[in-house]
Amino acid sequence: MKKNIFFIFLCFIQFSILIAQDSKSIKLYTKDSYMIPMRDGIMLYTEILKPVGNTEFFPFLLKRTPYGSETPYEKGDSIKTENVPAPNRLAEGGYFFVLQDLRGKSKSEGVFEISKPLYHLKDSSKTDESTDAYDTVDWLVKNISNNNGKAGIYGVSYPGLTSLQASVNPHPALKTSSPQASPADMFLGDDFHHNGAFRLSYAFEYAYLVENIKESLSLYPFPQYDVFDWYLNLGSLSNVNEKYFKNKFPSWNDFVNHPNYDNYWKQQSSLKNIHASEIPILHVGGYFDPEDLMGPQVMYEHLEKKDASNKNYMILGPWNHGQWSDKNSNALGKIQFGSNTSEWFQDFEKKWFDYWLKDIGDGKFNEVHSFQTGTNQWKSYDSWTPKNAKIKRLYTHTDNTVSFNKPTTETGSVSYISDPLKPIPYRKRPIESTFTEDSNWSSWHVEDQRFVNSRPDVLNFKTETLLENITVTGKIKAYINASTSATDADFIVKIIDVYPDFYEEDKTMSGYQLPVTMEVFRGRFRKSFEKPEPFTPNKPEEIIIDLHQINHVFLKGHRIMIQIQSTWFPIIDRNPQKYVPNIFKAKDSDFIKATHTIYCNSKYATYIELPIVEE
Ligand code: PG9
Repeated sequence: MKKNIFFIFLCFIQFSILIAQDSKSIKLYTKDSYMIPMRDGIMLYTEILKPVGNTEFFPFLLKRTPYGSETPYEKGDSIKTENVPAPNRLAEGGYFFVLQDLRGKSKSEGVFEISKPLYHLKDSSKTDESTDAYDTVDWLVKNISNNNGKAGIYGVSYPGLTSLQASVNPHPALKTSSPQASPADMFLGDDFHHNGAFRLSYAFEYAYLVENIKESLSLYPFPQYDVFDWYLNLGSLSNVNEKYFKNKFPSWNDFVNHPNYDNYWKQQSSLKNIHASEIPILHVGGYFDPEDLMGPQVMYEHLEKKDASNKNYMILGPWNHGQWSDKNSNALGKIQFGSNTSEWFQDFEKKWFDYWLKDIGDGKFNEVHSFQTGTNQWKSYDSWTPKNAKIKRLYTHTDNTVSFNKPTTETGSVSYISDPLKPIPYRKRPIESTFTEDSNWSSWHVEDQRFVNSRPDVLNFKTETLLENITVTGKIKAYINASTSATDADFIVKIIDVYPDFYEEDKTMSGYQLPVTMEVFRGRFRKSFEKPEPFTPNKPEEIIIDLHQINHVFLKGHRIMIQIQSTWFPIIDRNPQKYVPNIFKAKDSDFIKATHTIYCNSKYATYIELPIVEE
């Protein structure tokens, strides 16, 4: 009995300590900087922001970035917690925030390589972002006083990629990683290509920004107000090196020299090189991320195949690229979320790191949390995509409708002429250059599609007005049966939520065409990404397009629309439509008009597979 009372007393004391730790709020930080040696002698510039005046032992939270880690403070400055460049809730709780420049960037030594492969996996004498993270953690736990021996790593986009890579053969002190908007494969999706289609304006501008170290953004060679005409007048992509890059941008040269899914792309693909979660991983992604929408979703799905010890978790929200780190994320563009979604995320993020790095909390995390758009609520799932989702096919018909009924006649198709000299803008003009402050880049994924729906080279297929809600949760796929009068073609498919003609809740949203998800596919890769093939003119062939994962309720009174088109410029380069071995080397005369046909009949059907959940 005495023993029991003593045990209860001990538990109470421990519980009180945890509560006290959690409620204690750190008010000030101070900065230190170090050059940390890597195993090959290269030194990496690292700043550490340390909680001031505490005798406690804190864990490390690392962010490894190519974009400059130097904060605007002097060594020894007192920095208010709210000014620490880290999630505020975490800063209040107390962490050593470690910011590090990648090799070859800013104040670090060495040579930078975009999307550097995990070289050490094949040759243990080589370094990469995994070994550099290892060496950094090793140095930190041995050299920084008052550390509790634990480290985590996190970051959005490139720092997300370095977080994912750090989780491979991790240092024993690295207890968790949260790759947020991390790319997974640069040829199949994410930044530089989608299904083999080259992301021209993004890739051009990113290469310019990241590899043109001495020049600044203001020296972009084109007008910043509307770049649509600039890219059109550029003509064939061979002009990029001839007129502007002069072979000085390594990543551009790699794009040109690797037009297919070859070893260059595979060796840097996380899908090909990372196969299990060695430490707990929290993937974070946005449905409307214009840069790395695919990465978090496919990486979670991929690692889930070998996750017997349950280390793989995911959060998907209605966000653009990294919007969950903002103070307030109530909306994106004109789309309202009904609550501050980043506040929800940052609370979760604190629980995640506090548990793995400070032993606070019960560690009971749901497998997946995903925000349901349409009804605007957070939902949690034990398995993803939910087991109760039933796949249903939504078929296109020649009268521009879609329905769950398969076409019954053996003939029937719809055609349009696609002209690479008159491409369809991917977002409303003016199209500002991607990374300028006034750019609408960050919200184009939710732009009203009425700016293109009346073009003759855009097909629209709509349902009747919905009589009840349709909940779509999980992965969507499009099956397009198409032919072309030429020998190559791109196909862009959008799934659109069409708001009622008169929308009482907000008149300005009447008739809004919200693209819930959309994707492009470069037709030459329909059979293989490694070995492209021309089309035989006018022969129907099936193209399967992964339209990613969503959690959306098409509300009663709305309609579902499927839009199909063949140019999306200048985010996607123009397919010449005459098959050439390497589009980067196409001549201006290779760019030809072509008639594309979408088949909507019982033999060759065009349809979307939707995972539908009864709610
Ligand atoms: N989306 C950017 C990127 C990530 C990884 C590789 C290349 C580019 C970024 O925002 O960092």
